[in-house]
Amino acid sequence: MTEVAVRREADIALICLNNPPVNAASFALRKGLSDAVGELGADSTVKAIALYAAGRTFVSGADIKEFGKPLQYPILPEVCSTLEKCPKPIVCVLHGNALGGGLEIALACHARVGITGVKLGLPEVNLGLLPGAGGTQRLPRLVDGHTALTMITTGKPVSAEAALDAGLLDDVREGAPEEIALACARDVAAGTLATKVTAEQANRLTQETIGQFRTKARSEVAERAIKAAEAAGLPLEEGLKIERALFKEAMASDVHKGMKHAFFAERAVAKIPEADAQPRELKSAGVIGGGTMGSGIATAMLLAKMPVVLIEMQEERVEFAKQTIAKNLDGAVKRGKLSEAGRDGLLAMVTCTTDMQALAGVDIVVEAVFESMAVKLDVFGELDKICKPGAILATNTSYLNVDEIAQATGRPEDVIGLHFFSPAHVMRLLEVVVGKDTAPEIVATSFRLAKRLRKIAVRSEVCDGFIGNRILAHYRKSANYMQLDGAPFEQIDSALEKFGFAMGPFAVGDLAGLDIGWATRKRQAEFRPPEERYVEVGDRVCEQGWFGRKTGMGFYVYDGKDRTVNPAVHEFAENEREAKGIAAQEFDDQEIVDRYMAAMVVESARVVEEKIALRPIDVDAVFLFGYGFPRHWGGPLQYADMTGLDVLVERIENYSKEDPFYWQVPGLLRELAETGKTFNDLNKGA
Ligand code: 3H9
Repeated sequence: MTEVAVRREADIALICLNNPPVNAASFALRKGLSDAVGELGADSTVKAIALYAAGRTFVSGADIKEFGKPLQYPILPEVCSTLEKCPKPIVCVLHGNALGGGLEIALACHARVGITGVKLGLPEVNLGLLPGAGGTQRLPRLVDGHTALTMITTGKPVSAEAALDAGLLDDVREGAPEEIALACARDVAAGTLATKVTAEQANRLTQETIGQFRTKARSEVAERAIKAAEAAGLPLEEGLKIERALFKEAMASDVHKGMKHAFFAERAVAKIPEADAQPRELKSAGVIGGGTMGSGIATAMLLAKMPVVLIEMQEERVEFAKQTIAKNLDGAVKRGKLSEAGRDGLLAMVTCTTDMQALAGVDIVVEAVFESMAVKLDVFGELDKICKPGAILATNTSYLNVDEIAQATGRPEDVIGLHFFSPAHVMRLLEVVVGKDTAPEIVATSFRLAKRLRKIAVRSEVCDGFIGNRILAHYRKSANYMQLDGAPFEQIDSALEKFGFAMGPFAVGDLAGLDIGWATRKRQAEFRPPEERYVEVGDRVCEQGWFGRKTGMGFYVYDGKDRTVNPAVHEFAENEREAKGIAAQEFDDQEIVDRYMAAMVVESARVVEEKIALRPIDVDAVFLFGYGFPRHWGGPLQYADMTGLDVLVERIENYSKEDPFYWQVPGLLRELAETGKTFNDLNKGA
């Protein structure tokens, strides 16, 4: 079997695992490993065994692609037992990542040696699971209870040094995995590297620690993981049975389905038609506009070690831009992501000026000026004259027509939309908006840039608002309609927060600044279809000069970190109901979530139908990584699949009786529902 190779050197045996790209513990790998250990364990000429992996990493976990399919034996818990019970000592050599099932394999071995830089973790909770191959039972027998439960419940990996301190690793060495494996096996054979059987070690997880973690646990996923770890107080075989039962329960949960989808969404969006185009090299960047967005983009570029020229139109704003960048980088220092010397080095790589000519030599320019077509056309006309041939000219517009902007230049093939989300140096999403003339290599370069910036790029065609803001503009109205029809806005926020959104829509509006939406509404007023309902409450709020957090008042009243409901908003709603002859209805929380989510699904389906997004999973990724969508629902279209498309069609048809203009079933949604298909079926074909 190619996934597992055995090499002998005198009385030493080396087992090499090889399942590119990340050595997931697939059926072939499990079978090969189990057979190899069985044979070597029975071989009287073998004195010690070393287990290691080829390629860039040790085993990164169970094979997630096998989840949900019929089990193929041996399953990972059995393989781990085989390793632990092997009569010959096995030392496991770890490099790259030893995650999930990968770490569980290591825990079952008799000694563990890390190669410098290795990360060790149990990230199962990020998939709505818990370690299911002995991780919850063996880890508390090797490290203290607090460390064990932190790893099990947060999914965060630890460094080689921390693992050595905690006793998870017996040694840390430097070198190539094969060479270290050979040396370690020799040390074990010579008795200079001690071995032990994890099952025979005492459990170090106390009831007190369990209690502390229980109080902190905020999700059913964490609670289940704690319950499994608690069983480490029992004999290993009994504990393993409890862990297995809880693992199966987690596997069957909707939370796992949603989170697994989110895991694949993060990776699927990189599969674009332009993937084979040759990207251009980007050594330096320019940013136009030194506001919060422009400074954030410049910070993101700097953090990726790219020198930046930042252009601010007004002399007096240059200093503000410099300070904002410095503040952003200070934040990175505080979060432990950057050293003070590193920050100073990065600050030396940015030039802030009003002189556009400074952009002459850069490889990419991102424009982040005021959202006005006239202003953008001027800027791009200028850039066309100044920038060197081959430079990428990108706009950070959040809804304007990229094709129109491209026409201001003599090189529309070099123009693209790069829509960052605020704060740009923190938010993971980057919408890559491809114009009709954009060259494939510009798209490929933008995706490569996103990776360098540690962002998730999603490809969008041109339309008003692109994928995210277009869908947002639609479903946001449903919250206003519910408010006018009688649901207090704070109930809408809290119902959606309970559903899993980081913040409800009214709280988000306050945070983003209500004046922005107000300006857009005023601009769009003359184009608003007469049949469309319009809710005026938000305008009343803005007319008072209440623009949200920045003015201390909006839908809520702010006092430091605390917020209370602004009672005037309820009055505005009541007045509007009275003027329009609307009788207030009661909404329960579920009804609020159902309507809000149905509205989101409607516009998401249209975006897929019109091919603005490549696949449904691209829409899901936009919401997961740019709009605080609850990861356990996997994105709006995964939510639709999990809810049932026929259920959604029926809901929308019911709502449509009240408002046939807003509530219409998109053709694609109806077609999928009628043919018994799902949005996820469309992901597979793409
Ligand atoms: C588990 O272990 C359960 C057990 O406790 C119990 C079992 C009974 N399986 O991320 P990348 C694919 S749960 C299958 O771009 P990187 C990935 O989809 C598991 N496939 O690379 C992508 O495919 P494609 C616990 C996997 O270098 C390709 O590999 N483990 C798996 O940026 C490259 O991935 C985890 O949750 C997998 N386990 O990052 C770890 N992992 O090219 C999950 C990756 O077709 N993995 N793929 O799009 C990771 O966190 C990252 O992949 C890793 C490498 C950090 C390892």
